[in-house]
Amino acid sequence: MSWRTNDNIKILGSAVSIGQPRQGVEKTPSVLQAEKIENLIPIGRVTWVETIDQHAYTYENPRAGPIRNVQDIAKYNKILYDKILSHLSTEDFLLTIGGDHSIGSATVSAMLKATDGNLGVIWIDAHGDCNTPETSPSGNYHGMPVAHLLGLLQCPIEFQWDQPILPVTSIAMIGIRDLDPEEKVLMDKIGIRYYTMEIIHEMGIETVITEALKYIDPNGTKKIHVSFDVDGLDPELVPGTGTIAPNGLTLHDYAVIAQKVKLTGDRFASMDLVEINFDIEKNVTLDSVKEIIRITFQ
Ligand SMILES: [Mn+2]
Repeated sequence: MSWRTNDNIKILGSAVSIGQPRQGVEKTPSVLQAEKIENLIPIGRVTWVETIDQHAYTYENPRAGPIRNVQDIAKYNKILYDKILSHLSTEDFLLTIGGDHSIGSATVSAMLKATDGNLGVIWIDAHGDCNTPETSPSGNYHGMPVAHLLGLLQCPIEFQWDQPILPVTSIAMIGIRDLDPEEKVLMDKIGIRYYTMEIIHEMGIETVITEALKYIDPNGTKKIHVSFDVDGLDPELVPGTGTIAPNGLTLHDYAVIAQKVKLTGDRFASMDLVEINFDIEKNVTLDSVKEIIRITFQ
């Protein structure tokens, strides 16, 4: 029987641009809903459960504090976290469509809560998303969600909701090729597992994802969450994203990743698809996004 044939596939829109400077990324859930991407999913019972809009905000430039727009982000992520927990049942698969990657701290926290911490995370990204306010050159929170999940932020009071901490051994990052200097020092110091494009070319993607899954889930008992920042793919495939880094993953690389993750069966529980900005480029990017959906659910 194919993967999750009889389960609910729930799609949640997270219409957010607040974690980074470029407008447009918040429109992606409505574009993909109009494109009826649910028709690309041949399994399960697929429903768009809701799209959660951000409140009106003004991008803080220059930044008013160590994290730009921290109050608005904290408020939104708390709402998203609560909504995920209210929509999710054990047997469901949750696909959250962003929005920028600031939502990653809320989606992973909600999944940690829902699984009592029994969660492994595959983070596909060109970037480390491991900056703290001290290491971040920009102060944009979409570069910080992993640091936040690992408990590395001296958390501003705004974020103090019931947020579980992700053990550093429960996450592996794939596609990495653009780290800020101090961010890299921090990542190496805490020993977070990340696979650069260079390592991927050396080891081969199949070995990388096999090793990554074994690392985050040594006994094969955890639920698996994939947080997919489309800038992890090569910019020729996804020109419509805000922070471009050359020489990225191919769609075939992603197909190998997805195939291995799906071998975990219904333990593959949830996925984020973020940083898609059709205002920057639509045609090529939309084709690739549709292919990502097909690859994930076929
Ligand atoms: Mn990211």
